[in-house]
Amino acid sequence: MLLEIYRRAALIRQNDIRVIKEIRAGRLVTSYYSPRGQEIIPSAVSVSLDERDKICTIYRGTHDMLAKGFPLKPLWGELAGRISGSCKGKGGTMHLTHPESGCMVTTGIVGSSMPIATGLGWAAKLDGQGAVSVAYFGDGAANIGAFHESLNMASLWKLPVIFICQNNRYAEHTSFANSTAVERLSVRAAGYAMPGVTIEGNDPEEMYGAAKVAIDRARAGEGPTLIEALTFRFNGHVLGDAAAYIPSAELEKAKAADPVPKLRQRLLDDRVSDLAGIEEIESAIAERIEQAVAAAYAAPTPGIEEMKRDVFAHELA
Ligand SMILES: Cc1ncc(C[n+]2csc(CCOP(=O)(O)OP(=O)(O)O)c2C)c(N)n1
Ligand SMILES: [Mg+2]
Repeated sequence: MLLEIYRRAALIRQNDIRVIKEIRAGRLVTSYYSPRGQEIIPSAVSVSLDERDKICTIYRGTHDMLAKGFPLKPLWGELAGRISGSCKGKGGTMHLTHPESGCMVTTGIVGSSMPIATGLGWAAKLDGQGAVSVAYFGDGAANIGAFHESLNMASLWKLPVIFICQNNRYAEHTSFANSTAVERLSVRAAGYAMPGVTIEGNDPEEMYGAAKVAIDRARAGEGPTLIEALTFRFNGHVLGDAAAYIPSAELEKAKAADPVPKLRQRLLDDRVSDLAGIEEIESAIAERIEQAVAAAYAAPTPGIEEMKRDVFAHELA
């Protein structure tokens, strides 16, 4: 299980580093919200999800998408605005979607992953096949009306939804303490008669355990759960944000506890894998990323005609 979590986390980390490298080199032109520091959360959740299950997330959610199985080539096609993207290059980071892998949407509207996942939970319940949906969102989004509306409806109708708040301590430039009346977001679950837990999201076992309980509960028809997963974002809000509002001691402390190398070391210490095994996983990932980047740059942009398709209900003349 830990090795499976590492496979996903290492992919997310390497992919993030590559995206940033491409942007800084001027080859990739996109706004980018780095999930570095938050890799463990979706990696530890996704090992308990299968192809029936669906996720919705936010603009920062490349990690959530990769952990669920969003393939690299359509992802890079989308990031680069090419026809090979999953939305033919018309969505970008704010609208990543690949329904075949259950990756329904990243959204730029803060709080909107929750009502969408609630609707998907309702559809799953009507289908009766035991599928679940996951809504990933940030600490800032927990103060949006849609959070309360979604939790209420999901609980009332006992929908198979897992609400996972990735509390990275900041919403844009505003700290959690300056924006939120409660110390633990999980206490809000009580207001909607569902279980709520706060856990260390960067601890793979804690995250795996909490997600497994919630997913099993949802599959069994017992309704939704709220999980507040504590974490930290390493690269500020949007790439280019100098993050001067984060006290340097706070950032340094979080970076010193970087969860991906920590898990890597743990796998070695516990002899879950030897170094050669880990390096093989990492070089296979590097190779896959390399191929996806090359394929994206080799693909054409959508072109004017394609840009109008699928955008308007009635195509423009
Ligand atoms: C409805 C809405 N309000 C405000 C914004 C502007 N905005 C973009 S990101 C953001 C912060 C959200 O923070 P959080 O939910 O903690 O997610 P994080 O970026 O930390 O992962 C805000 C306020 C928006 N995009 N949508
Ligand atoms: Mg946040």
